[in-house]
Amino acid sequence: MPSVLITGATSGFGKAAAQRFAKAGWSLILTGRRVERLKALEEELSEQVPVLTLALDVRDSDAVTTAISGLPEEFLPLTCLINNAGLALAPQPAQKVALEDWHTMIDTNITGLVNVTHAALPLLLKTGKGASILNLGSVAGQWPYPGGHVYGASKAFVQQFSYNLRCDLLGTGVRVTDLAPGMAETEFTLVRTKGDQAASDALYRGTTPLQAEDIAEQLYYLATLPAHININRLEIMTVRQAWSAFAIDRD
Ligand code: NDP
Ligand code: 8X3
Repeated sequence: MPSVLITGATSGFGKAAAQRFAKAGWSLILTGRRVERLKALEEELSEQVPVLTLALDVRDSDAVTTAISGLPEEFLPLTCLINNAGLALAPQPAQKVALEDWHTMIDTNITGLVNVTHAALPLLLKTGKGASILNLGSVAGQWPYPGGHVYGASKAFVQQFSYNLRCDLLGTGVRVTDLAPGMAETEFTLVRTKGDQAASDALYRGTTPLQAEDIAEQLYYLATLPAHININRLEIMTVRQAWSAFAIDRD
Protein backbone atom coordinates (compact mmCIF):
# COMPACT_ATOMS: atom_id res chain seq x y z
CA MET A 1 0.00 0.00 0.00
CA PRO A 2 1.62 3.35 -0.99
CA SER A 3 1.75 6.06 1.65
CA VAL A 4 1.49 9.83 1.41
CA LEU A 5 2.64 12.49 3.87
CA ILE A 6 0.48 15.61 3.71
CA THR A 7 1.35 18.81 5.57
CA GLY A 8 -1.54 21.12 6.43
CA ALA A 9 -4.15 18.37 6.32
CA THR A 10 -6.54 20.11 8.72
CA SER A 11 -8.16 22.30 6.07
CA GLY A 12 -8.55 23.12 2.40
CA PHE A 13 -6.34 21.34 -0.15
CA GLY A 14 -4.60 19.17 2.44
CA LYS A 15 -7.82 17.81 3.90
CA ALA A 16 -9.34 17.19 0.46
CA ALA A 17 -6.13 15.44 -0.60
CA ALA A 18 -6.30 13.19 2.45
CA GLN A 19 -9.84 12.22 1.48
CA ARG A 20 -8.89 11.67 -2.18
CA PHE A 21 -5.85 9.49 -1.43
CA ALA A 22 -7.85 7.53 1.17
CA LYS A 23 -10.47 6.78 -1.49
CA ALA A 24 -7.69 5.20 -3.56
CA GLY A 25 -6.42 3.11 -0.63
CA TRP A 26 -3.23 5.01 0.25
CA SER A 27 -1.94 5.04 3.84
CA LEU A 28 -2.03 8.55 5.23
CA ILE A 29 0.41 10.52 7.35
CA LEU A 30 -1.42 13.73 8.16
CA THR A 31 0.03 16.80 9.82
CA GLY A 32 -1.14 20.21 10.99
CA ARG A 33 -1.23 22.23 14.18
CA ARG A 34 -4.92 21.85 15.07
CA VAL A 35 -5.13 18.61 17.00
CA GLU A 36 -8.93 18.41 17.17
CA ARG A 37 -9.18 18.60 13.40
CA LEU A 38 -6.49 15.96 12.96
CA LYS A 39 -8.40 13.69 15.34
CA ALA A 40 -11.65 14.23 13.44
CA LEU A 41 -9.97 13.42 10.13
CA GLU A 42 -8.37 10.31 11.60
CA GLU A 43 -11.78 9.19 12.83
CA GLU A 44 -13.32 9.83 9.42
CA LEU A 45 -10.66 8.11 7.31
CA SER A 46 -9.20 5.34 9.48
CA GLU A 47 -12.13 3.08 8.63
CA GLN A 48 -10.84 3.11 5.04
CA VAL A 49 -7.03 3.17 5.37
CA PRO A 50 -4.26 3.31 8.01
CA VAL A 51 -3.96 6.89 9.27
CA LEU A 52 -1.16 8.42 11.33
CA THR A 53 -1.67 11.97 12.57
CA LEU A 54 1.23 14.14 13.70
CA ALA A 55 0.53 17.46 15.41
CA LEU A 56 3.33 19.55 13.93
CA ASP A 57 4.25 23.11 13.24
CA VAL A 58 6.33 22.93 10.06
CA ARG A 59 8.41 25.86 11.31
CA ASP A 60 9.83 23.71 14.12
CA SER A 61 12.68 21.90 12.37
CA ASP A 62 13.57 19.68 15.33
CA ALA A 63 9.99 18.48 15.74
CA VAL A 64 9.67 17.92 11.99
CA THR A 65 12.90 15.92 11.79
CA THR A 66 12.07 13.81 14.85
CA ALA A 67 8.55 13.02 13.64
CA ILE A 68 9.48 12.15 10.07
CA SER A 69 12.63 10.18 10.85
CA GLY A 70 10.62 8.15 13.37
CA LEU A 71 7.74 7.15 11.10
CA PRO A 72 6.48 3.67 11.94
CA GLU A 73 7.43 0.89 9.51
CA GLU A 74 3.81 0.29 8.54
CA PHE A 75 3.73 3.78 6.95
CA LEU A 76 6.79 3.06 4.82
CA PRO A 77 7.85 3.11 2.06
CA LEU A 78 6.90 6.75 1.63
CA THR A 79 5.69 7.27 -1.93
CA CYS A 80 4.55 10.89 -1.91
CA LEU A 81 5.22 14.06 0.06
CA ILE A 82 2.68 16.86 -0.36
CA ASN A 83 4.21 20.09 0.91
CA ASN A 84 0.94 21.94 1.32
CA ALA A 85 1.08 23.77 4.68
CA GLY A 86 1.24 27.46 3.98
CA LEU A 87 -0.47 30.77 4.26
CA ALA A 88 -0.79 34.34 3.08
CA LEU A 89 -1.11 37.26 5.48
CA ALA A 90 -1.42 41.00 5.19
CA PRO A 91 -3.14 41.69 1.84
CA GLN A 92 -2.46 45.43 2.30
CA PRO A 93 0.35 47.20 0.37
CA ALA A 94 3.89 46.31 1.48
CA GLN A 95 4.47 49.71 3.06
CA LYS A 96 1.52 49.19 5.43
CA VAL A 97 2.07 45.70 6.78
CA ALA A 98 3.67 44.38 9.95
CA LEU A 99 7.15 42.86 9.63
CA GLU A 100 5.96 39.98 11.80
CA ASP A 101 3.49 38.92 9.08
CA TRP A 102 6.27 38.79 6.52
CA HIS A 103 8.33 36.65 8.87
CA THR A 104 5.42 34.28 9.46
CA MET A 105 4.98 33.73 5.70
CA ILE A 106 8.70 33.19 5.15
CA ASP A 107 8.98 30.88 8.17
CA THR A 108 6.00 28.79 7.05
CA ASN A 109 6.03 28.81 3.24
CA ILE A 110 9.80 28.68 2.81
CA THR A 111 11.51 27.46 5.98
CA GLY A 112 8.68 25.06 6.88
CA LEU A 113 8.61 23.54 3.41
CA VAL A 114 12.38 23.16 3.42
CA ASN A 115 12.30 21.56 6.89
CA VAL A 116 9.81 18.91 5.81
CA THR A 117 11.56 18.25 2.50
CA HIS A 118 14.94 17.80 4.17
CA ALA A 119 13.48 15.36 6.71
CA ALA A 120 11.53 13.34 4.12
CA LEU A 121 14.17 13.16 1.39
CA PRO A 122 15.99 10.08 2.76
CA LEU A 123 12.69 8.18 2.83
CA LEU A 124 11.70 9.27 -0.67
CA LEU A 125 15.14 8.37 -2.01
CA LYS A 126 14.77 4.93 -0.47
CA THR A 127 11.50 4.53 -2.37
CA GLY A 128 13.10 5.86 -5.53
CA LYS A 129 11.28 5.22 -8.79
CA GLY A 130 7.72 6.53 -8.69
CA ALA A 131 8.13 8.65 -5.55
CA SER A 132 6.97 12.28 -5.73
CA ILE A 133 7.38 15.59 -3.98
CA LEU A 134 4.38 17.78 -4.73
CA ASN A 135 4.93 21.37 -3.63
CA LEU A 136 2.07 23.83 -3.34
CA GLY A 137 3.21 26.93 -5.14
CA SER A 138 0.79 29.49 -6.49
CA VAL A 139 0.07 31.67 -9.50
CA ALA A 140 1.29 34.38 -7.11
CA GLY A 141 4.80 32.91 -7.47
CA GLN A 142 4.89 33.88 -11.11
CA TRP A 143 2.48 36.78 -11.54
CA PRO A 144 2.79 39.89 -9.36
CA TYR A 145 -0.25 41.64 -7.92
CA PRO A 146 -0.85 44.39 -5.34
CA GLY A 147 -0.60 43.04 -1.81
CA GLY A 148 1.28 39.94 -3.01
CA HIS A 149 4.69 41.12 -1.67
CA VAL A 150 6.20 38.37 0.50
CA TYR A 151 3.48 35.79 -0.20
CA GLY A 152 4.17 35.80 -3.95
CA ALA A 153 7.90 35.88 -3.34
CA SER A 154 7.65 32.86 -1.04
CA LYS A 155 5.84 30.95 -3.80
CA ALA A 156 8.51 31.98 -6.32
CA PHE A 157 10.93 30.29 -3.94
CA VAL A 158 8.78 27.15 -4.03
CA GLN A 159 8.94 27.10 -7.83
CA GLN A 160 12.71 27.52 -8.05
CA PHE A 161 13.37 25.14 -5.16
CA SER A 162 11.25 22.53 -6.96
CA TYR A 163 13.20 22.99 -10.19
CA ASN A 164 16.55 22.87 -8.42
CA LEU A 165 15.54 19.75 -6.50
CA ARG A 166 14.81 18.11 -9.83
CA CYS A 167 18.37 18.76 -10.94
CA ASP A 168 19.83 17.14 -7.84
CA LEU A 169 17.39 14.22 -7.86
CA LEU A 170 18.07 13.33 -11.47
CA GLY A 171 18.75 9.60 -11.65
CA THR A 172 17.01 8.79 -8.37
CA GLY A 173 13.52 8.33 -9.81
CA VAL A 174 12.05 10.90 -7.38
CA ARG A 175 9.79 13.41 -9.12
CA VAL A 176 9.20 17.01 -8.11
CA THR A 177 6.31 19.25 -9.14
CA ASP A 178 5.42 22.85 -8.42
CA LEU A 179 1.61 22.79 -8.40
CA ALA A 180 0.50 26.40 -8.79
CA PRO A 181 -3.21 27.06 -8.28
CA GLY A 182 -5.03 30.34 -8.71
CA MET A 183 -8.02 31.44 -6.63
CA ALA A 184 -9.48 28.54 -4.68
CA GLU A 185 -12.15 28.65 -2.01
CA THR A 186 -10.72 27.32 1.25
CA GLU A 187 -9.88 28.96 4.58
CA PHE A 188 -7.03 30.73 2.78
CA THR A 189 -8.67 34.17 2.62
CA LEU A 190 -10.05 33.88 6.15
CA VAL A 191 -6.45 33.36 7.31
CA ARG A 192 -5.12 36.09 5.03
CA THR A 193 -7.59 38.62 6.46
CA LYS A 194 -7.12 37.37 10.04
CA GLY A 195 -10.65 36.06 10.40
CA ASP A 196 -12.69 38.46 8.27
CA GLN A 197 -15.41 36.07 7.07
CA ALA A 198 -17.22 38.85 5.17
CA ALA A 199 -14.06 39.66 3.17
CA SER A 200 -13.54 36.00 2.42
CA ASP A 201 -17.16 35.53 1.32
CA ALA A 202 -16.96 38.68 -0.83
CA LEU A 203 -13.90 37.41 -2.73
CA TYR A 204 -15.57 34.18 -3.75
CA ARG A 205 -19.10 35.56 -4.26
CA GLY A 206 -20.52 35.77 -7.79
CA THR A 207 -17.76 33.72 -9.39
CA THR A 208 -16.69 30.09 -9.54
CA PRO A 209 -13.42 29.63 -7.65
CA LEU A 210 -11.51 26.37 -7.73
CA GLN A 211 -12.56 24.04 -4.92
CA ALA A 212 -10.23 22.09 -2.64
CA GLU A 213 -11.40 18.88 -4.33
CA ASP A 214 -10.21 20.18 -7.72
CA ILE A 215 -6.69 20.55 -6.37
CA ALA A 216 -6.87 17.20 -4.56
CA GLU A 217 -7.70 15.57 -7.88
CA GLN A 218 -4.63 17.17 -9.49
CA LEU A 219 -2.44 16.01 -6.60
CA TYR A 220 -3.69 12.46 -6.98
CA TYR A 221 -3.13 12.64 -10.74
CA LEU A 222 0.45 13.86 -10.27
CA ALA A 223 1.24 11.18 -7.67
CA THR A 224 -0.04 8.35 -9.85
CA LEU A 225 1.44 9.28 -13.23
CA PRO A 226 3.61 6.60 -14.85
CA ALA A 227 6.96 6.62 -13.05
CA HIS A 228 8.88 8.04 -16.02
CA ILE A 229 6.79 11.24 -16.20
CA ASN A 230 7.64 14.41 -14.26
CA ILE A 231 5.37 17.42 -14.57
CA ASN A 232 7.67 20.27 -13.58
CA ARG A 233 5.02 22.91 -13.00
CA LEU A 234 1.25 22.71 -13.20
CA GLU A 235 -0.55 26.06 -13.12
CA ILE A 236 -4.29 25.83 -12.72
CA MET A 237 -7.01 28.49 -12.54
CA THR A 238 -10.76 28.63 -12.59
CA VAL A 239 -11.88 29.61 -16.08
CA ARG A 240 -13.33 32.73 -14.41
CA GLN A 241 -9.90 34.09 -13.40
CA ALA A 242 -7.29 35.60 -15.76
CA TRP A 243 -4.54 38.24 -15.81
CA SER A 244 -5.20 41.94 -15.95
CA ALA A 245 -3.66 44.96 -17.65
CA PHE A 246 -0.49 46.67 -16.35
CA ALA A 247 -1.24 49.37 -13.79
CA ILE A 248 -0.08 52.88 -14.80
CA ASP A 249 0.56 55.81 -12.47
CA ARG A 250 -0.68 59.01 -14.24
CA ASP A 251 -0.48 62.72 -13.40
P1 NDP B 1 -6.11 26.63 4.26
O1 NDP B 1 -5.93 27.83 5.12
O2 NDP B 1 -7.48 26.09 4.08
O3 NDP B 1 -5.15 25.45 4.77
C1 NDP B 1 -3.82 25.72 5.14
C2 NDP B 1 -3.25 24.52 5.90
O4 NDP B 1 -1.89 24.83 6.24
C3 NDP B 1 -3.99 24.22 7.18
O5 NDP B 1 -4.19 22.83 7.28
C4 NDP B 1 -3.04 24.69 8.28
O6 NDP B 1 -3.15 23.82 9.40
C5 NDP B 1 -1.68 24.47 7.60
N1 NDP B 1 -0.64 25.31 8.20
C6 NDP B 1 -0.51 26.68 8.17
N2 NDP B 1 0.54 27.06 8.88
C7 NDP B 1 1.12 25.93 9.37
C8 NDP B 1 2.25 25.67 10.19
N3 NDP B 1 3.03 26.65 10.67
N4 NDP B 1 2.55 24.38 10.48
C9 NDP B 1 1.78 23.38 10.03
N5 NDP B 1 0.70 23.55 9.25
C10 NDP B 1 0.37 24.81 8.95
O7 NDP B 1 -5.47 27.03 2.85
P2 NDP B 1 -5.35 26.24 1.44
O8 NDP B 1 -5.76 24.84 1.55
O9 NDP B 1 -5.97 27.09 0.43
O10 NDP B 1 -3.78 26.37 1.24
C11 NDP B 1 -2.91 25.26 1.13
C12 NDP B 1 -1.68 25.67 0.35
O11 NDP B 1 -2.07 26.06 -0.97
C13 NDP B 1 -0.93 26.86 0.93
O12 NDP B 1 0.45 26.62 0.77
C14 NDP B 1 -1.37 28.03 0.05
O13 NDP B 1 -0.41 29.05 -0.02
C15 NDP B 1 -1.53 27.33 -1.28
N6 NDP B 1 -2.41 27.98 -2.25
C16 NDP B 1 -3.70 28.33 -1.93
C17 NDP B 1 -4.51 28.92 -2.89
C18 NDP B 1 -5.90 29.36 -2.60
O14 NDP B 1 -6.41 30.26 -3.32
N7 NDP B 1 -6.59 28.80 -1.64
C19 NDP B 1 -4.03 29.12 -4.25
C20 NDP B 1 -2.67 28.75 -4.46
C21 NDP B 1 -1.91 28.17 -3.50
P3 NDP B 1 -3.10 24.28 10.93
O15 NDP B 1 -3.62 25.69 11.01
O16 NDP B 1 -3.95 23.27 11.62
O17 NDP B 1 -1.67 24.15 11.30
C1 8X3 C 1 -3.31 32.13 -3.68
C2 8X3 C 1 -3.96 32.39 -4.99
O1 8X3 C 1 -4.80 34.15 -6.61
O2 8X3 C 1 -4.74 34.72 -4.21
O3 8X3 C 1 -2.06 31.57 -3.83
O4 8X3 C 1 -2.69 34.56 -5.43
S1 8X3 C 1 -4.04 34.03 -5.31
